Amino acid sequence: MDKTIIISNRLPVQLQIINGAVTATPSVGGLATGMKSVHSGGNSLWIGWSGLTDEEIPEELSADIDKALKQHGCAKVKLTQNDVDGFYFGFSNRTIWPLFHYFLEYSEFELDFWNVYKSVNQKFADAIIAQTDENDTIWVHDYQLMLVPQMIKEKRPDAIIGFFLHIPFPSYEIFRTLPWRDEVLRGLLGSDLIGFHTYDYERHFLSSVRRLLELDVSFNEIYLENKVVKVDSFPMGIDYKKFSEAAKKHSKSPEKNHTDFQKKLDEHKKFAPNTKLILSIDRLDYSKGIAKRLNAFEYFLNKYPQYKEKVRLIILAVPSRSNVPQYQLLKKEIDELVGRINGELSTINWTPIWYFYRSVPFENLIDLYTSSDIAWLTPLRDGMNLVAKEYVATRTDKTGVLILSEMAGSAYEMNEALLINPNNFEQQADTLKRAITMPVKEQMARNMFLQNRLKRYDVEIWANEFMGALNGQKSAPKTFVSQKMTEAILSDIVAKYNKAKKRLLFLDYDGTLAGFHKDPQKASPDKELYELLDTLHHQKNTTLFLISGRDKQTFSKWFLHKKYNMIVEHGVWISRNGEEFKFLEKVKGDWMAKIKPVLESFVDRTPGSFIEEKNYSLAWHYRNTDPDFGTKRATELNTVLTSLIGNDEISVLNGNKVMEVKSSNVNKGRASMRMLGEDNYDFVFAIGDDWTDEYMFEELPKSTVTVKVGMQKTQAKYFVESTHKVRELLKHFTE
Ligand code: GDG
Repeated sequence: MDKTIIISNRLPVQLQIINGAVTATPSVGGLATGMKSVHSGGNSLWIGWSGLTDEEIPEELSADIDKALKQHGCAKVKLTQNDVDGFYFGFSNRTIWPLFHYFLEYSEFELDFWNVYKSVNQKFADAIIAQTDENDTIWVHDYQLMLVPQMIKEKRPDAIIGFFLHIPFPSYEIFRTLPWRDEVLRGLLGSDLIGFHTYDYERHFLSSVRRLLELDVSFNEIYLENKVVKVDSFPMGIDYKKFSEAAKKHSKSPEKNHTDFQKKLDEHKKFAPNTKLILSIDRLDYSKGIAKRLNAFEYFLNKYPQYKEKVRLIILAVPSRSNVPQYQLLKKEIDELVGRINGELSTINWTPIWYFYRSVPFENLIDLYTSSDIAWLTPLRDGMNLVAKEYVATRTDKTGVLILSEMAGSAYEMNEALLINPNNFEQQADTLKRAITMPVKEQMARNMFLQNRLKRYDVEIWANEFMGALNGQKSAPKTFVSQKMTEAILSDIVAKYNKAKKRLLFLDYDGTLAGFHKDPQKASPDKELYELLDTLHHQKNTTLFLISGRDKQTFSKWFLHKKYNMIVEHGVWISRNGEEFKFLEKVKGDWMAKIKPVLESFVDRTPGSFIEEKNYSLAWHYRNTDPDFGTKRATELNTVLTSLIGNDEISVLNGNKVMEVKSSNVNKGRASMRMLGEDNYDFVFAIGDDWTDEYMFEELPKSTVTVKVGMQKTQAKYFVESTHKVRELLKHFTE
């Protein structure tokens, strides 16, 4: 039976070796909870690092560790200390983490880190390959494992692989500074589905894919040679029930049962009943904006001195990545800032900031959430920020105010919070004042909306939606109008071909027989192609037509001496058996002088685009422009041309990165139909990659074997993935 495999850097269990005995206790993080529905029963496996390096695992305990992990449905990836240093503390946290959070100046581009990252990703991939079967579904998590999808796909082409990035994906302008940017993108594109927290991260990723890899992207689908990768946003939720129920239990528990921590908070409330508690909880990370928050707090107290002794900021900073130098510096900076602000502003009765540098047990987290009047979260960048959601979930009486940075992914879904720009101290000071004075009714109204949403879209739904979309990818090819050209289909077609008495073949050129080139004149035929076409052309009972939008001069130069039959400019000209080109269709060209200046103005304003002037048509090429900008300009040009043309004689054709203006009575469908009418053909074949070829696919009779190159939607019956496959297919006709 097909399994589900989850893979993340760390396993959702805590391993301990005490006096030679191994214990594994499940950890209760958000991800582990969300995965409950996916990672349950005997049909799933979670693969990751155990948290102990090879050096820390005594040889004789290795089997015990495997056994303990197996009980929790887990299996370990073995990592040495050197692996962890280079892969986790190195590339993951000194290159990718700062870069993806827009801290370009902190990103270290070290070849050694990258090499270890690659080899450790391979270790993860190997562990998965060793433990999976052909059709398993695999979900890879986060920035530490971005190369894993491709590494698995190489060995397990039929596995369905999903990838979810928990941190932001930065804009192309930032991402492109990474020396190994193409490799990272290719690694991710081994997936069938890639998920992000927000639509912004999704569009940044798609933009990098288009610009750096020059792949075709349509809406949220990326067209690769042999598959379509789907990209979507799935904002991660929390285990709402766990937090709200813990808070309910907390509110009902008598004071004597309170934790020691809560007792201290109770004491404080009794002593200063009118003092508002403002809470912030983060890992001690520069992306969380803790230092700026402290400065903003000082600014607030100076701007509104009436709140001195009336508010207290509780900062819980959880130790994190303390091996990384940047984090050590940050710790020092925050220690000093807290010291200075408290030193300057404290009174006998009041310390403005309570600072805890530690991780606290879950009960104390609930103590803090439920006792604080305001949660103030000011990350400079944050993939999502679950603390914001957890705070709201614990407000069982619906009071409390959430102040949240616009730079957190969660801000997109939490519009009823007070959203701030963490760099704007003026705004933060005013927002703090607004939060302190916000009427309870307003607090409740805002939290009601927030809670309803969080309750509905919890972490389990998040995981299920992702898995649903991933499983949807299993059947994705069926959603194509056309069918993949399999060996079986091909041998059936070849049999018909061999049996046929009169065959007619229409072969498009660019993107079909030959690949695209930045300069169209350089996409000339190679020796192999000439040989293939020669054989087909000289076959008995076979009429072969090259059918193209190209101009007749170029095709004369390339093919006239070969005496192939040719139809060019979409059907304006025809040449047979080496004769000069003649009109196939009577067309007018008087409109061209009017349209050309319009196209020229677009060339001037769109760097990289150019005009191709044919005898009876004008083509504006934008393959070499910035992909987003080029597409935008193409839409604009389409509108301009449509309004200008205003009659039925001329039409605009949207091709593959080209817009062509030409007479309406000319298209490949009409031209191919005329050729078909000339004789009694019992095998007709048409192949092409472009929108202009769709005319053939549409108009030729149903019995025609129509083939699209590429996986975009089409009227053709079958598709093949690449020009390479086209040649392979045609070779079968010659054998
Ligand atoms: C990454 C992305 C994204 C914190 N302190 C304690 C404690 N916590 C728990 C919180 C919360 C979690 O840790 C922190 O999650 P965040 O989402 O706020 O931040 P990151 O750790 O940076 O997580 C982030 C997330 O991945 C998920 O995709 O949202 O943007 O950076 O659940 O409750 N828990 C306990 N004691 C603590 O002291 N028990």
